[in-house]
Amino acid sequence: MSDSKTPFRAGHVALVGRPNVGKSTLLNAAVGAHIAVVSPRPQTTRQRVLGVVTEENWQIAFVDTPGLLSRPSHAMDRHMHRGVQSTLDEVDSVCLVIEALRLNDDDRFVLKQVQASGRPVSLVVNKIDLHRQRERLLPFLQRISELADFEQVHLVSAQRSDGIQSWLNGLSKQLPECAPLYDADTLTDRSERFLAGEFVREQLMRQLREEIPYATAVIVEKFEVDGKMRHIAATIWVGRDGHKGIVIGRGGERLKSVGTSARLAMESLFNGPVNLELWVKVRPDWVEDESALRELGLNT
Ligand SMILES: Nc1nc2c(ncn2[C@@H]2O[C@H](COP(=O)(O)OP(=O)(O)O)[C@@H](O)[C@H]2O)c(=O)[nH]1
Ligand SMILES: [Mg+2]
Repeated sequence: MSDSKTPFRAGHVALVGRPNVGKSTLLNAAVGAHIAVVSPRPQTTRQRVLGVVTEENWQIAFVDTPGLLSRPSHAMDRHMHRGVQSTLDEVDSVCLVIEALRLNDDDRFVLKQVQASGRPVSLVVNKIDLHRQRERLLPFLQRISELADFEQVHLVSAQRSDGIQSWLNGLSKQLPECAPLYDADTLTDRSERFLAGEFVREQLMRQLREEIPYATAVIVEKFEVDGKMRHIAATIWVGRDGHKGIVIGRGGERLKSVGTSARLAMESLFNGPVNLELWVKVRPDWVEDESALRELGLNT
């Protein structure tokens, strides 16, 4: 039963951290659906994604951000940095995500950025499942809390959904009293079309070796809904001729496997069958090409 004396709280919370600490996995665990792309590689997330969690007395709209690097190199990295900075200006509070027992210069760099934002900062120590001996976490936590004045500290495993509910409950208490910002059934601000492209890119990140995924981009050319069925066609841009063959694979095996896994992710989130067509095209040096970045929406 809803208690009329409990005020509703709502707001935006940024998930910030160096690449690969598990920000997107955390967002998915919070929302309870796969909306943010995840891979073992750093820099899987290129654009921010909003994930909304609504409960009886609160609503948290998480903003998943690309990881911040202390030394951005490409034009694309710089675009991503500007995006994270403007996110910090817009949110009500910030969760700094780090990995348990691992703190490096990139984490310290991110910490400085979030402190400079002047927003309340909570610490989320992720991947605690990797450390059986919890007593080793205590001195680590002590050392970290000397670095900054965190509003809250949470220990979680995003992968196992461990500690997620108490993290959410804790965060909700920090939010301003406010009516819900999104419909209760909204999970994300991103369209199915955008997510379809992201699911293809996610598989490229997971299935291709070395530098190739960083030089690929995905453009959704067609997204048509026909009853329960979705017909989707996407083009994968690669930077070089040699990469085209690698993405396609021997006898088309790689592309087929990317397509199958991406399609399954789409079918699960969209709750219906998907017919997915993938094409591979060479577009040299798009990573440095401002007009290509604009086409991809990576320069906002
Ligand atoms: N063991 C473990 N791995 C995790 C956990 N959370 C995320 N990961 C893994 O860490 C990698 C990076 O995750 P991702 O969410 O893409 O990180 P992001 O770059 O910060 O968004 C992926 O391989 C995840 O499966 C966790 O709680 N435990
Ligand atoms: Mg990510």
